[in-house]
Amino acid sequence: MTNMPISAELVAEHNAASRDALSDEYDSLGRKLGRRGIAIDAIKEKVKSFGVAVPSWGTGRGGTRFAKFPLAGEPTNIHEKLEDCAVIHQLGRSTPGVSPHFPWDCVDDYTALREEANAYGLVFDAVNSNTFQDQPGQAHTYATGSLSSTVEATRQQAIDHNVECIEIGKQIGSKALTVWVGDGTNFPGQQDLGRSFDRYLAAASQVYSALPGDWKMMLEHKMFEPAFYSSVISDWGSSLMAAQQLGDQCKCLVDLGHHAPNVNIEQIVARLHHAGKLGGFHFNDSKYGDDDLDSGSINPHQLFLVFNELIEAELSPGKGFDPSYMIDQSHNVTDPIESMLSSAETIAGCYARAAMVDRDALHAAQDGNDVMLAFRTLRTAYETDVTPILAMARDELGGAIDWLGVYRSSKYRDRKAQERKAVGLGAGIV
Ligand code: LRH
Ligand code: MN
Repeated sequence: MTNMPISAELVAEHNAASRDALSDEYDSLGRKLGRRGIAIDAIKEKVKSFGVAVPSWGTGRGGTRFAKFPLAGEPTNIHEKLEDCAVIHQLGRSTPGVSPHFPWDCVDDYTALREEANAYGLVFDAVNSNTFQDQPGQAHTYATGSLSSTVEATRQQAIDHNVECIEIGKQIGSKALTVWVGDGTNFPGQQDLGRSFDRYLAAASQVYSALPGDWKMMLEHKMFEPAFYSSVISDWGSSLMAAQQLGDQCKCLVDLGHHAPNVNIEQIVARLHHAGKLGGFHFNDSKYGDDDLDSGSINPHQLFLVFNELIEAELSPGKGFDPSYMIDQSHNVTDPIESMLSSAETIAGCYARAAMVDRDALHAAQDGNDVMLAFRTLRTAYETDVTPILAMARDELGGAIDWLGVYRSSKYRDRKAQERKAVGLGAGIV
């Protein structure tokens, strides 16, 4: 392992100061859970084997169409992004995977990039293609669509780019391609809603046929933005129809922010699992649109209910259950490292609480239509403070009990502000 970005002595020093209080809280919670027939160590072990990938593009400051306010010391290339991802995994111990985005993360030597990540104890998760922006010198614009474009040469360009992402993915050890297209319309009549879907399916099937046998292709639906009247893959229904038509290796990815407010996302999870098409997640939170806010920061109960469905799916895998867990957030006002440490903890916390639901009691109450008992059985788990379990898991995995305290004492961001070149003012998500 390369020297990790934060000194191990600093982590050890902080943990030594926090460990007694943690043991006391852990033992007290253990007794409380014991009275509920739950073995706290069993939940801790589940948490220790739980992981969520971080988005390379989330390590930098994000922005909106109005503005982006750079952070001194934010990363300017994939090498610096990997270093920041190493900090998140060193302190939090639950984010071993990094999901890259191309061409934003392009380099000349992908084998070296893979070794660089592995040296930090990181691996590359799903690769993301990008046919929602035009690149300098690009032959055909994506202004009116990519995989669903009416222009055959543009569709072929988008297909070639996705196939190139698969080739890069093979070199860096990835096993999945995520395809989100911004294709859609802003005016009724602008495109035929049926034929644009047909063009998308025909083009996507050419990407599908380039998949290695042990890979999955995940289709990411999104209701709106950048298109504001119709989006070709606007909802789980369109995504499911496409995934079923493309083939067994094609699954659906659920980005929590890609739904209308108040949509029952946990039920979408249950339906996609039922169809054997639950491919993965982009965790974040939102109050209005695709706000890409920190996971569980606005509606932690929804995130818990999503994990409640995931635990049910884990218990009855049916047509298969192997979802990819990834974060996809835009950090416009925080230090991205702190936001992703906080989000990874929140996500693991929802998993831990869903894992301690008394499933037998819940199912009996559901079958007996004992509404209040069923609700309270879920709520009891949701209202359990699992922070001692999460901290104990971090400590036992060599991470930081108090990750925020350690990160801030490390002065890591100040150091990077000295080392890294400044990022200019701008707008847009990255
Ligand atoms: C689209 C999206 C997609 C990424 C992009 C950065 O809104 O969620 O997953 O490619 O954000
Ligand atoms: Mn996403």
